[in-house]
Amino acid sequence: MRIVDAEVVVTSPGRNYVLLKLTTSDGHTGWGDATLNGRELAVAAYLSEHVLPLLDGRDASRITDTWGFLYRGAYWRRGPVTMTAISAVDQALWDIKGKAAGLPVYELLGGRCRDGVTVYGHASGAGIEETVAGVQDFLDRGYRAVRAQSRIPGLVATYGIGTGVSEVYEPAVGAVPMEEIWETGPYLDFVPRMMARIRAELGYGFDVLHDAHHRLTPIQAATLGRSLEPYRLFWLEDPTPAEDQSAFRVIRSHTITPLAVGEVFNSVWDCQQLIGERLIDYVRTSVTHAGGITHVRRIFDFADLHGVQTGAHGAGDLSPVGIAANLHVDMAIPNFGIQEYMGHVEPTARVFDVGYHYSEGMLHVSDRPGLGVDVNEDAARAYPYVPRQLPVVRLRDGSMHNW
Ligand code: KDG
Ligand code: MG
Repeated sequence: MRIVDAEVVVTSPGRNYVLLKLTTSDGHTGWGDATLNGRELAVAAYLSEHVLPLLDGRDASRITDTWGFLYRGAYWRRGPVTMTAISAVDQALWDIKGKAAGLPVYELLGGRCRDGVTVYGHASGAGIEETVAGVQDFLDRGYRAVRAQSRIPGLVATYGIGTGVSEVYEPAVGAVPMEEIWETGPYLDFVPRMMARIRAELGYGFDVLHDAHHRLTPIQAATLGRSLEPYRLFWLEDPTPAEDQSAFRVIRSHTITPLAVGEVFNSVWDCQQLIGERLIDYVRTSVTHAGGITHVRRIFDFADLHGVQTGAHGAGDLSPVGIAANLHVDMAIPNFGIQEYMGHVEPTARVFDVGYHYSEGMLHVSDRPGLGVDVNEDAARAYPYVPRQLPVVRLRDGSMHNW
């Protein structure tokens, strides 16, 4: 089973996705997600210029060997562009292996550990009342875990806010990044009040999550975590910039609010200290950005050895192929915690034939062989790439901060 064709497909049905299609000598095709939000074309070029010429004629069944060939062979290791490109090849090869075996990928990973994948949805609002209504809306639709974000009074823009109750939050904007102003004081005052209202009005019979999106210092994060303890969050996500791993010693020593980190990580080395020292409760690496199924499985195994559970990134900037790849891993690992699920904007369904489905707070993978997502290439061509940038953030005095 040799690789005889490899193609990069860039499509923008509402937002940009980069996909890799591999074809084998015996007629199997495999799809991989190579989408890196805001830097899509860098991965497309890395694949086209540096990876695809190496794949011609390779044995498609040798997934781990191909992973090592691309990782070690580049000499320049890690980094989001490299690891997203390797991931796309890895996903496509797992898709092919499943199709060749006539089995869904989770069967090849050891089989089901659970009936379905528990997901959390994204509720947001223009203020506390609207956010409470948004959480209620998700509960009404069967979700048992909801992320709550709200606009902060006094700030023009706040991370994670959709345009209305239960609207999908889509942060990418135009060709030039939108600039937002951030103030930590009002945020630290507001979030505990929002969580107090959510628990007072909706009770404790579901899990609530919150994403601080890298905005705080370690001691501010510790303060927030402590002030949220009465509301028993499932997790507080990315309280500080995630690359400073020892910062989490400070946060951890002050609060028992569970911590989730890792959507921006692309290898196990990014979270070695966080996991090894048990400084976090959930690791958020995704198949798409952290080297594919082959590497994410190793991160999640390492996490399991240290009592850390998983909570893979699943924002709408991951294509349905990447979401499916995460779901197959989620199904097959012992230390699954939760899976993020934002869904996708409507035109996405015209390009992707998605095998998984949502029901009663869970996503269910299909039993189609492989990853279970097909791509309509004619439809993909009808949505050409649109330049989009994530916003950037400044403090009131004009200095740069973290978005
Ligand atoms: O591309 C960036 C988004 O995926 C990210 O901002 C979303 O933080 C995010 C989340 O938790 O989904
Ligand atoms: Mg996040």
